[in-house]
Amino acid sequence: RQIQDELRSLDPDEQFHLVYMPIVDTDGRVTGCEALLRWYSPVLGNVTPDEFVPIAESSGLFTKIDWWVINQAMSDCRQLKALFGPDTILAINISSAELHSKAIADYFSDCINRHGLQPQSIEIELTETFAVKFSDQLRRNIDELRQKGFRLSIDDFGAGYTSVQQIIEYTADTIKLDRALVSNLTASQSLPVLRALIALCHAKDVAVVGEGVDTPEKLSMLTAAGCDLFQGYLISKPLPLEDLGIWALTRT
Ligand code: G
Ligand code: G
Ligand code: MN
Ligand code: NA
Repeated sequence: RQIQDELRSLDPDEQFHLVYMPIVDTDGRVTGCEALLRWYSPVLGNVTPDEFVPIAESSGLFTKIDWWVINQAMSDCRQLKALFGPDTILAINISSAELHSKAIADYFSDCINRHGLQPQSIEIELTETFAVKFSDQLRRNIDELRQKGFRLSIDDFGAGYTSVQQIIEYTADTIKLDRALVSNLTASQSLPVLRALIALCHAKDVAVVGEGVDTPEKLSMLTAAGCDLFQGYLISKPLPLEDLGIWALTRT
């Protein structure tokens, strides 16, 4: 209730900010960054996205949040490219609810034009639960965004609902293996299963990102399974743009 009231009345420029998490390839080269939203409320203190995103979705406030994130992340994209090169990909999380809204594809186009970006630089991360509430509008939005050249990523893969079928159906560019799945990997004997899954993704030209890479063991397991890209605390925690520059300069 209180979260909902605060979300409704806040000025996003005052209370929201973005942090960025680098994504690296097998050589440790940064290929992209994921934008993650942080909210500091003078009334509630820090509120995590896990707390407020579901509330925003159930109260119709997700558009206010997503639109601010999309515009702000794109306005930061030039600096990300200056740090990591012109091919750096900016990954943006989108509420599954947002993908049902009619205006979203045009909004993405407006924002890249405003900030002088190419759609190929932008990867839209959809959490896997998105297809649970399937609609024609959602299908049209995904098709339209892909036709425009935006990249598509299926986030939190393995956490619940996603099936291999969805990778094929949505012709995603990327899937992101859920953090919990990556954690289980080191504890179980599931490496052959993961290797087969990754091989299937590669056959479909889908790149695989391992999330939650916070130990060297996880990195080597994922590498052994054929994973293409890596994200996690071992590489870097999510950082404000200013700190990302320092990280880029000081990493060994
Ligand atoms: O960054 P953190 O681990 O607190 O994120 C928790 C969850 O909130 C993640 O699943 C992530 O996808 C989601 N999230 C983080 N930032 C954003 C955002 O900018 N927009 C949306 N819609 N979800 C976000
Ligand atoms: O669901 P999504 O992938 O969007 O969530 C990203 C969130 O996961 C970020 O908020 C980030 O803080 C968290 N995260 C990413 N990597 C790690 C990690 O290595 N360890 C832990 N504990 N959390 C991580
Ligand atoms: Mn994500
Ligand atoms: Na997510």
